[in-house]
Amino acid sequence: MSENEVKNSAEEQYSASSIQVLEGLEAVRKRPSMYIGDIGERGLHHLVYEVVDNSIDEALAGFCTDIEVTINEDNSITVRDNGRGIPTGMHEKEHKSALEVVLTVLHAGGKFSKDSYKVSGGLHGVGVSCVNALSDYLKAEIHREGKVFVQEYSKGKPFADVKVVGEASDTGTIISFHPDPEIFTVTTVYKYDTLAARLRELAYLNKGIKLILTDRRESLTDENGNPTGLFKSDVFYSKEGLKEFVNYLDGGAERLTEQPIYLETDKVIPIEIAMQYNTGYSEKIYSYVNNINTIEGGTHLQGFKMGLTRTLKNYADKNNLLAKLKFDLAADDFREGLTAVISVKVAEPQFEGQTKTKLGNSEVVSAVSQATASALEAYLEENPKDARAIVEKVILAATARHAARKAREMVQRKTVMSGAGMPGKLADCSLRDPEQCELFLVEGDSAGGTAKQGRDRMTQAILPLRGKILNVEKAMEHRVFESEEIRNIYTALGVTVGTEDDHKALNLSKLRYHKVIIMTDADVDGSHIATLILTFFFRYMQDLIRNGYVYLATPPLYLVKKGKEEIYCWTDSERKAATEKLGKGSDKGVTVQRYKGLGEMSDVQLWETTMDPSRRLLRQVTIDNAAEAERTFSMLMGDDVPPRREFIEQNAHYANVDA
Ligand code: 0RA
Repeated sequence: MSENEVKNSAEEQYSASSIQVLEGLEAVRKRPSMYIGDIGERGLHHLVYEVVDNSIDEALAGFCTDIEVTINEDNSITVRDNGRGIPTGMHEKEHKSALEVVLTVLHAGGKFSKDSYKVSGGLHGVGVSCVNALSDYLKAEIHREGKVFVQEYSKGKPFADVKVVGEASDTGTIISFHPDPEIFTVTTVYKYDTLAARLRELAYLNKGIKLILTDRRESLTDENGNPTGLFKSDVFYSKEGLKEFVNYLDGGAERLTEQPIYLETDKVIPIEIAMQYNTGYSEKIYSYVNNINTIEGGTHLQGFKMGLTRTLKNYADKNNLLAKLKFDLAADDFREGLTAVISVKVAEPQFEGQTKTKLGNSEVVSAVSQATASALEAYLEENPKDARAIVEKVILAATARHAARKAREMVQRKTVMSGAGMPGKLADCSLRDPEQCELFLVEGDSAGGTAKQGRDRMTQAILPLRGKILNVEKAMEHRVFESEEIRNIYTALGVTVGTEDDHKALNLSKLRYHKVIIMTDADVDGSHIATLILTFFFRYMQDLIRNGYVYLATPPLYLVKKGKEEIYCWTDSERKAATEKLGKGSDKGVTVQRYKGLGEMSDVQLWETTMDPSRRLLRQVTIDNAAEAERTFSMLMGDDVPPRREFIEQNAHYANVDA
């Protein structure tokens, strides 16, 4: 039944709407994934974004400047803003307070304010009532009209009506909630870095709003180890918005222009764009609709690309800069080394695509393309030196693309002839069903040999990689496709690259393995190699990661032994516990072997600890926040000595995929 259906009597209306309310939130608890995506770590964090989005809307409406997110000791969350406060008066239609309507009716978030449409919004835009339904405790505290109002809930049901509990000299909304462990069965523990990445992104996307994150689980101590009464905390605030965002994304990359090219329009469709060329070779364009990262792009991205290509081409033609070019320019030549962020606000966004992150509204194409063209045109006219540098970069890209085509076609030809064309080093598995098959990418021939001995030949294939594969972050594309190790990965996986209009597009339809497992030594070198492989996947096979096909193996660090008893350990605390257990108080006769590399293990040991699906622990590689991952890869693979180990720890999630 739709919410807007007209009823005859007030009584009928009341009963009908209250039934609907109950059904609504019950439905959320029955099928939470339909509303928040999943009930894993992602969904858990999504609850916070959902609440924060309401405060962002209040800020975008011009009534709120500060939003504070606190992770409390018990992993509950408090979101506080200094907006007008959610109205607490009686809602005529629903016969309950407006606050209760917001907290119990699906999609009720912005329905009081007709003139300011809800622009922000979580991926699913379901509102705070979903958060309420999925929390075993939720408290709303409203400061408004000089009073403090409070209402508490459990699993979406109020304990009582809204009560006045005191006086207030300020205004604002404070929502605290604890995720229901009956729903979030995987984890109810919040990750500071995950929330920080999203709040940082929101600060860049909404300049002028101050977002503060505090972790009350982490007390700060002074140099003597004494508590300071302070907690781990960060403030995210951006004065210049997207201009600062592109600089952040580009990390230490060398810029081609001094300042990002920037535009902001305040027409029917508000558009904000910042772009900057660097001397690198990757295209990094991030697009957002109503603060949602549109991973699959859509009409706003299409409009941007059109405006960019048209304007640069016109400029180059007009100034006769293409004279030395012997072949045609392709659209993506204009985007090599480009970092850009496009943010649009659309009143009624149509989201399409596999993950519903592709904007479909056709009117957005021309709006963005025109805005891009006129801002870029003006910039090129005013900055002829920059304009020349950009055009030269485009010409270089076109030249390199010609060189790359041959190399890429080599990959293609080999891949198409599956079977016969497989790399000589690949020890393939005998089964052919991709769902059941795994490919281990193993560091070095010697470990590769052990893995070949230890594996399950039916389902596990081994591809040894020689030493350090190419750092694709710093290499031009044709060098990537010329690299033998990388060609072997393409061929073994059975994926192809390139279509008519997107020469980097990846075709996964012939993917031969649904688990691609990176298996390297548990040391600094091993982490480096894993990062190089991940960088390649991130830049050239991002869909492989997004589809959840990429994993990291976790070989043990220690073997603790006494007589015939052996315990493998992955952490120092496990090692201590094992030593105590086997030694029964003394460490006599207990030996601890530290594995420095995979090669130190026998084939049986490698199987038992790292490869056997029933005993191993795989970490699935995911991309929670594309912009943050982007920046991390640029930084890691740039010139600074990188904290790679930490990076991998933070970006790979333990996934009990085999259990
Ligand atoms: C509708 C109307 C008004 C405020 C809000 C919504 C509001 C919602 C949230 C959610 C989190 N923080 C919020 N702050 C405000 C106010 C209408 C008025 O005062 O006239």
